[in-house]
Amino acid sequence: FDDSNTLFDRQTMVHLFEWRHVANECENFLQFNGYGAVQVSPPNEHIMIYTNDDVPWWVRYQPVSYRLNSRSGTEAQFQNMVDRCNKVGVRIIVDSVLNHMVGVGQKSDDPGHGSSGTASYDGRDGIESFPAVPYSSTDFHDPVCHGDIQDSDYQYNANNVRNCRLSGLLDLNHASQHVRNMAVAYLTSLINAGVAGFRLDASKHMFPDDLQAMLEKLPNLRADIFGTNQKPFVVHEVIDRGGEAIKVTEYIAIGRYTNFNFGAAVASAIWKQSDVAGLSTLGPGFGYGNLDDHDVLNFIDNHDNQRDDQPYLTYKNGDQYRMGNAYMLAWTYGYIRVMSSFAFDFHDQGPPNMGAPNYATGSPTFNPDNTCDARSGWVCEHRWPTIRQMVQFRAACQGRAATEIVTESNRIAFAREQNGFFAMNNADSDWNRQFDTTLPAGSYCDQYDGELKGSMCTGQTITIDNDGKASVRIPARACIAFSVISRIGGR
Ligand code: LM2
Ligand code: CA
Repeated sequence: FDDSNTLFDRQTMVHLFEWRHVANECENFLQFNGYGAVQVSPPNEHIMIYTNDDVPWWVRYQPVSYRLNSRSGTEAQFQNMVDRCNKVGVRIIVDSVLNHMVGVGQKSDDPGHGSSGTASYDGRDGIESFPAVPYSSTDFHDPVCHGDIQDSDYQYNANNVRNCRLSGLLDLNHASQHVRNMAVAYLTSLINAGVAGFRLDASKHMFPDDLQAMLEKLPNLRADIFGTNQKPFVVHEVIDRGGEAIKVTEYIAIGRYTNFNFGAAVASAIWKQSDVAGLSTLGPGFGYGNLDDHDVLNFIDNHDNQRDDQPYLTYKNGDQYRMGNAYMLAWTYGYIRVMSSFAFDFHDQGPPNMGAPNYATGSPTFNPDNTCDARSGWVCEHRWPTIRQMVQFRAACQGRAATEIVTESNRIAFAREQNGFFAMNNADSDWNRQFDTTLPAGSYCDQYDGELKGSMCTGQTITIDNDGKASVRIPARACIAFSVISRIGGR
């Protein structure tokens, strides 16, 4: 389950967190900017909770049924998105919540509750009834563990982490054949709709054996879209920064894992807790938890840790965030996921809904320069000029090794073997140096702070001589990037 199923030169996905089911983004933007896939928020029915004239984003992580009907849209809208995105070579990866249903005690059997609820349910302790799946109380882990995972379990008790409730969420027992069948039926319906794969939520909280048994039951992807004998892309949400009872190595036989060690290393370097020169070895064997290329999904931040207080990088950091993403996209390690957020001031804040009925999620509006209009509430990091240029840079350099690596204190530079060149200067003064770029002679436009539009470069121009050498100035706390696609006058 480790094939990316994306086109060769589009090995980057974007998490359009909480977006509606929109094909427009695939058609109008993603296909032209090197993006190969979209991770969509859980498309199935979920609870609705109303607080202070808002519905928190995390209702999506409390399923009430597997009907494709959510705050992001209806089943018909989901299908329309999958069809139209596939048509322009952009794949859909579904965030799939299998570990649990709703939080215990949140009783509601009011079917008219909000736009996403057609299914009745009762999540009270011991009742645990979800007739639209169907699940009943015997499908949950209560006989094995009737309570929450404790903090100490993460270090000492792997069974509890998998059998007990994750912050009160009713925990499904995947040893049960019936529960497996329901999960397999759900994922199969998504495959039949034409999706390319899954981000499995809370995989740490499910036994790898159970997951394997379910994944092996899945059909191949649709041959009319993906060709014959293609397996779904599977990435397991497993947070393993070391020192825990459950390790990412338990999951690599059944897919990739979300490599939280990657973004942490990049953030630490950008914040100068370590040296960006050290990023020259960020890959298999770098510190704890960085396994092989085909094992990892790498990212700078995700929808959870962008809300934490840790010194991560998020859109709120502006330039540092651009640097972190630029390095990730220029570097060779792993399959990449770019985060795309809505702006938030507090942890639970729901997505912009522009006054739509039933708190249905709204959509961004766009500026003439193709970024999102901040007034619509969406950040759209994936459309930031630097990030969209660097995704194209990555696409242009796909399959090319990092060579000619140069490091100085707080500085790193490397070529992508005849296709591209990247340098990051995290020091406080300009970096002036001659580099071997490996690129053909010519004038190139900087893709980090500029953009080549026709034959006009909106940023710094770099001249490469016949030996592939160039004298480059990288401003303090900035990067520079150029590639065969930013050669002025064509490649
Ligand atoms: C994940 N990955 O493994 C998701 O990335 C993460 O966003 C989910 O938590 C988590 N696992 C469960 O799917 C989020 C959010 C929590 C929220 C849950 C469930 O971070 O805050 O918990 O979704 O919606 C909420 C309340 C919490 C309450 C719980 C159950 O915040 O206080 O616990 O519901 O009622 C009593
Ligand atoms: Ca579990």
